[in-house]
Formats: sequence, C-alpha cells, structure tokens
Amino acid sequence: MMGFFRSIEDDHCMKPLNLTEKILSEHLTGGGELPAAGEPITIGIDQAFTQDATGTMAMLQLEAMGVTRVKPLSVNFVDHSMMQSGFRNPDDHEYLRTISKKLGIVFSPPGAGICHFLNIENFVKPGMTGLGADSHTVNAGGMGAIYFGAGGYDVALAMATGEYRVPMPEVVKVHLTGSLQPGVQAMDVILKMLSIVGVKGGKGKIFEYGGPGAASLSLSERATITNMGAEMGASTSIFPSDERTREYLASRQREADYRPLAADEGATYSDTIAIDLDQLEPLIALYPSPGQVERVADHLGTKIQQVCVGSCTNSSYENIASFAELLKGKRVAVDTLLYPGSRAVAVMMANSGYLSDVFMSGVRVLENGCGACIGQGGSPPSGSISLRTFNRNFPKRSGTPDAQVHLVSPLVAAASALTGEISLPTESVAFKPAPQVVDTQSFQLPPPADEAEKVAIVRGPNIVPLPDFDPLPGQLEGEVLLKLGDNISTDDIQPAGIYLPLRSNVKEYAMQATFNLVDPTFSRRALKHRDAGGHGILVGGENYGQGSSREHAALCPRWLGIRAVIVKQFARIHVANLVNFGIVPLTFRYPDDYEKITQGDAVTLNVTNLEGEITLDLGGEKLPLDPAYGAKDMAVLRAGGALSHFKATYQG
Ligand code: MIC
Ligand code: SF4
Repeated sequence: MMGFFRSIEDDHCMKPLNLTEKILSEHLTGGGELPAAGEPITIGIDQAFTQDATGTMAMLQLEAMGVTRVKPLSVNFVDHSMMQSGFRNPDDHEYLRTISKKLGIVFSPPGAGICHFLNIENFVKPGMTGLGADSHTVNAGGMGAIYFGAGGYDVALAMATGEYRVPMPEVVKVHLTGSLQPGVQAMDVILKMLSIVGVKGGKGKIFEYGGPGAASLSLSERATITNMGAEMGASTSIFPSDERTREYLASRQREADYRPLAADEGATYSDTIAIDLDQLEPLIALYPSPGQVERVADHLGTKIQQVCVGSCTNSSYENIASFAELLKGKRVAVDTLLYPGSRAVAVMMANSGYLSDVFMSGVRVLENGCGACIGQGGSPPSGSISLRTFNRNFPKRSGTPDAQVHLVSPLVAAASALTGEISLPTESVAFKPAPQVVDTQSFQLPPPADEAEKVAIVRGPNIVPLPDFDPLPGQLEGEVLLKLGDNISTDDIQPAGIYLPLRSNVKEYAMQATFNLVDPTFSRRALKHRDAGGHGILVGGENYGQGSSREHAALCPRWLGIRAVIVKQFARIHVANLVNFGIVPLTFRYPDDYEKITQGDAVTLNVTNLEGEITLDLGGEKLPLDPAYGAKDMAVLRAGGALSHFKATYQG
C-alpha cells in the first residue's frame, strides 16, 4: 500500500480512504503519512482502560514509572476476579479503587458489568481510538472506533503518555449483504468469519465491515462480531458509524456523541471477504478451538450437560431477551447459567419481565461479570459437554480438565437448554423491546488533582511490586525447558480461573500456575535451572500465545528465568508482552528445524547483536532464526524489559 498524506474531510479529493485510514490518520502523532502495512505507527489514544485481572499489574507499573496523573480518559473496570473467596480479590479491588482516585482514573466497581460492554454503553464514541488491557477491547469497533487489546505495560504507558505504537495493519473489507434470517444471530456471522479466516489468519489485519448488510445490524450485533475478531488474531475490527449507531447513542441519551463515519467511495483494501447474511445458518465452534466451526445442523442430538449464556460477546439485552423469549413458559433440561453484561442489562431484563421468565424456567442468574467465561465458577462436570455463548473454548479454561466447551449463539443455547441436547430453535423469536437503562451512577469519578494528592492508596498483603529484571546478557546458555505444539494459548501458559487471585503477586502466580496444566513440574524445573545460572528457552509451533492479552504469560515465565522463546509463529499481543518483559522472541527461519529440537536439549544463543544474524547452537548444529521483534524493541530487550528501559529514557 502506498503512503498518503495525513488527511481527513478536506483531503478526500486526493485519495479515497477506507474508514481505518481515516481514523488512524486523524490520530497519527506528529502528522505525516500512514506507512505501508507492517511498519510501526504511533497514534494518540483517546481512551485507555484495564480490568481487575490485568489492572493491578498495570497500575503497579504506572506507579513504578512515577506517573502521578494519567493523560487520556482512563477507566479501571472490575469484572473478572469476582469470587472474593478470601482477601485477595477484594484487596485487588480496593487497590484499584484507591489508585484510580489518586491517578485520575474512572473506577467501575464489581457489579457494574463487563468492561467491554460498559465501554460501549458509556465511553466509546465513533472515531475514537482506545487501548485496553484485555484482548476483547476490539469489541468497541462495533461503535465505529479503533480499539486495540494490549498487555498491561502498554496500557500503563498509554495512560502515561496518551500514545501507542502498533504496526500499521492491513485493512481487509468484509462486504455484508442481505440480513440475518430467523434463528440466525450475530454470533453466526463471526463464526462464519472464523471458518473463513481461521484462528491465526487475522494477524496484522483490521477487518472493516461494510456493505448493505452492515446497515441491517444493530450496534450490539456489531459488537458481538468485532468482539470475536480477537479469536482470528486480528489487530482489530470496525463497523461504520451510521443511523443504527445514532439510534443506539440516542437511546442511551448520548446522541451528542454521534458522528457519521464510513469509508469513501472507491477506498482500497488489501483483500475482500463477502458474506451474504441471507444464506447464513446457525454455526458451532467445537472444542477445543474457536476456529473449529461447523453447522449446528450436523451436531443435532448430541447430549449436553450445561449451558452458559453471557460473556462480553453475547450479553446484551437483545442477546438475553432472545434467549429468554425462547425459554418463556418452559423449563430447562440441564444446568443453565446466565450472566448479564451490565447492571443496565440486568435492570432491562427486570423491567421487561424476562428476569422472572428465566428464573421460572430454572435458569441460574449470576452476577454481571465474566464469571464462567474465565473459570470464575460455573465449571461443568467431569467429562461433560458445555454449550456456551462465549468466545473461547480452549482446553481446561472452564476449570474442568476433561470437559468440552462448544460455542454457539444465544438462540441455539436456549433451544439446547430446553432439550438437553444440541438443538436448533424451531420457532421464530421476536423479543419485547425494553427502554435502555442508563447506569452511569455506578462509576466512581476521580477527584481533581489537588484533592487526589491526599488520597492514600490501599495495598493488601498480596499486592507485591514488580521484581527488577537484569539486562540481557550477550550469550544465552541453557536448556529447552519445554517443547510445545501449535496454538498454545495464554491459558496454557498462564491459566486464569482459580489462579486469578494471584494476579498481583508474580512469584506466587509463577510458582503455582505457569504451564502447570501442560506440565506440573515446569515451575520447579525452571526455578532450579534459573538459580543454577541457566537461561531458560521455550520452543513452540504456530500461533504461539494466542488468546488473551495477559502479560503474566510473559512476566511469570521471565520471573522463572525464561530468556528466549523460539517458535514457528507468534500471536500479536503476546509477542509484544514478551518484549516488554525482556524475553527475546524469535522464529525459525526454516520451520522444519522445529523437529530437530528435543525438550531438555542444551542450547546456546548469541544475542549480543540483536540487529544481526541470530542462530541457535544445538550441540554444534546452527539453526538460523529470525527476529520477531522490531527495531525499536532492541533497546527494550537489552535493558531487560520495558520498565527498566522506560525508567532509563523517559523524560516525562
Ligand atoms: C480472557 O478472556 O482470556 C481474559 C481473561 O479476559 C483476558 C485478560 C486476562 O487474562 O486478564 C483477555 O482476553 O485478554
Ligand atoms: Fe471477560 Fe470472558 Fe470477555 Fe475475557 S472473554 S473479558 S473473561 S467475558
């Protein structure tokens, strides 16, 4: 793609722009041209946010940077670690509440709802840019905004500086025609996309939805679609801002936030995917990957033991009302759990009468939060099948090692909950509309700077400052501590679920959880190797680090002495997190060299010259590697990580 001048409305005559180019050029720091895809760009960030499971570490880093007031609109949401069985979760929340007050950050307390959902309802405006410490931050693309997921350090940096550096994505058009037919929902659109693109095919891309079919989708339907762009490994996804956006904002008393935005006629894209919504049918992503998409019709009759409805993907009023409408007056046949996306959605359920309907159908209505999606309760029985409207079905994420999770739309979930087997809805569902409920009073706004100075930050005993990490030695010598396969997710590297209370304590989290579901001996082996002076090396296949943005999947391995990860291909957010914690990310130049390595091999890597040729010395045989880091990352790697580099270089 050729560069072009930074330009908005008045420059349109020069070159028709797609929507991504319009918003990114508007936000490019220092102006100039947008570069070719893959080249780094620095953009101004209008909003930055965290959630509690990533937020405490991001805040600890912000404190270590010496930041006293954040620059962009910033929010700390609490939605993940909600079990509060013991002091750790509530202490995390108290730390987040008080540090938010101190640094000028809006605080969203437990019970208000899921971060992405609340974000769309209350904060995101068309044309904004944002960065969130959660991979599903891309949900905001449904509002015609460009939002990226990132690790906690990058979000802390964006809060400190108001900027973010990211590779310029390739822009792919998704041309939608037709409209969703009865029984088919937005979830089926994104599952269709996953069946076309796969779980790694979105890397380095922004999916820009458009065409006449886009206009037929409501804002929450659009958000369901952009949300699960994370499962394709995409940088982000975006819809135009149009009449449907205006309607939604007006219903939430935010019409003043509306701004129409669309690609110019004749805008160019690197590729186009066409989907005819008229032709879509209900789809299912089968365990163990969101990318294993098949027709629901081919799995009818499979017995299930649990149904869960909710998550940031499918917990809008429309989602839950369609589920409730199908259930009304009938009784569920299996354990069925429901998590509304926000307090406003829960109140709309109550106002419309659907709350009573789902209770009377035997559904367990749980808290407005992530819940079972991140293994915070709601685990299915051993050996069972759980049908969920969530976005991830990675092995063991549900908390039950041998349970299988399949992903479906709310309507398929409802039909299946009634029969106890995978089923299709047999009737067409029209749910009752309910007036939007505005719940901004749930948010705690920060005091002005002079008052904030007096706020005392409350730190429970589990909130432990980040360890200091050494600079990178010239020669890495050590053992391949683990050889892994393809599609290793951050849930494999650093499980969440019952370990979420350890998020603020790196040592405990590393010792108890790192790779423990893959190899329970890993932490102890790695620690021993580290303490004997070894540099731990990990080897993996394709799409290494897929899934969440959790930086702990780099931070904890680093604490355990891992200094380099060598794989066939990395997922975007994880590779940035590795660099931030001083772990050298490398890829095999010849993917077949992967086969030559065995776990336990002694290896040497000369990393004195990160710009130059790096080879893996495997008992005398030299395997050529390629850097997965960019030019600007080298100084960070040499410093031992981003925080040390920031402290040494940032002028404030
Ligand atoms: C997830 O869905 O995996 C999470 C939990 O929301 C993560 C963030 C985290 O691990 O804290 C994500 O998607 O980034
Ligand atoms: Fe929460 Fe699940 Fe969404 Fe992650 S994917 S933010 S755990 S609801």
